[in-house]
Amino acid sequence: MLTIYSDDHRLHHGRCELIDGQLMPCFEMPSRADHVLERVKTRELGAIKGPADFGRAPLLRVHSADYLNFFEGAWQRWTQLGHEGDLLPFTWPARTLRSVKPTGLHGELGYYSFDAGAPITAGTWQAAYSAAQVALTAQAAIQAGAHSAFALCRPPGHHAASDVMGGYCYLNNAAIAAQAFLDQGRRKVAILDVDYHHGNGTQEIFYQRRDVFFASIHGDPQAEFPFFLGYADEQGEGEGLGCNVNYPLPAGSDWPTWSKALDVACERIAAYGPDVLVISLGVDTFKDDPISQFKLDSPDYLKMGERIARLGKPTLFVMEGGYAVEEIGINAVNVLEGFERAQQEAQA
Ligand code: SP5
Ligand code: ZN
Repeated sequence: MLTIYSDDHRLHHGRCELIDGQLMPCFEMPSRADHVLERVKTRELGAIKGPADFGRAPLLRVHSADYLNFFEGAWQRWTQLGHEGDLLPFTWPARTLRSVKPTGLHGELGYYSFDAGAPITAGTWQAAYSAAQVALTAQAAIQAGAHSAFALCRPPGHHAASDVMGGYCYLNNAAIAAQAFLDQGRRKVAILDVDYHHGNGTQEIFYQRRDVFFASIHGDPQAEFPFFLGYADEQGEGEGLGCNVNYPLPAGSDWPTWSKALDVACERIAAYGPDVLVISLGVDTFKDDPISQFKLDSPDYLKMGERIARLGKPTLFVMEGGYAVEEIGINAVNVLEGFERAQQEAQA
């Protein structure tokens, strides 16, 4: 399987985040991508290539121009104000009388974010831009005939909506790739989000659409981030009614529980009949993940890949979360190897 990767991810390195009332070093750190890349190499998964540059147009198919302009320019505004540390929001428009977009940096940042988990540093825009190009380059490989490809994106994307950052995410790499498939002639795309956290950004982007089916298996938002979306009764609306399915699971869920949800999700995707599949590949479902509560073990990820392969669709894997840094490479690449093994057996 082809892997697309850019060193630019290193340009994004947030300093700290608030966890259980304590400021901790950011869990979403550069070594995550290093470990995944290392495992891709040691397992000889396939060629590793850098991204092409498709420019801003495919990003604008998912994100608003105002949002992209704000994000690109925010760091410079921050430094012009004399600051050097990470730029973080601290006030959001929660159920207010009005929907105002202030002109000052902090007000605007609150307007364009939903939590304080997405710090903007000197290189964040470039890292996120390159991650989106990584996803688009892997997407282009599938469009050109590859059965699968791996976009080793960092920072991740699935919490980012069209004009909102948060949850370590800025640009929605999976959504940008899914939209690119449609713009290049595919008629229906399914996105399966296996990250521990609900893909609230992806769900929002496609909620009223019937050309994108979104399925997500995740920690129950009653108790788990992102809290305000990801419930089982969210089925899409308007034309998109029936094209959104959520499988919230309780803390402590292990492979027997998790894989039942996967089976049902896969049955729904098969019934939808997509031309291509995009996997939001988070491996923070791992038992030793420091911020998550599921109990998947490393061999389970092989089975996950096998089940996904049985859908028999061209499949783009897009890296999302996973914070057990030592095991993130093993777990992510296990999904890809399980997929390839089942795929090759099906062909034989
Ligand atoms: C892409 C992705 O996986 N984003 C996740 C963002 C999660 N941010 C909130 C983390 C809250 C963690 N609470 C942990 C409690 C551990 N005792
Ligand atoms: Zn996650």
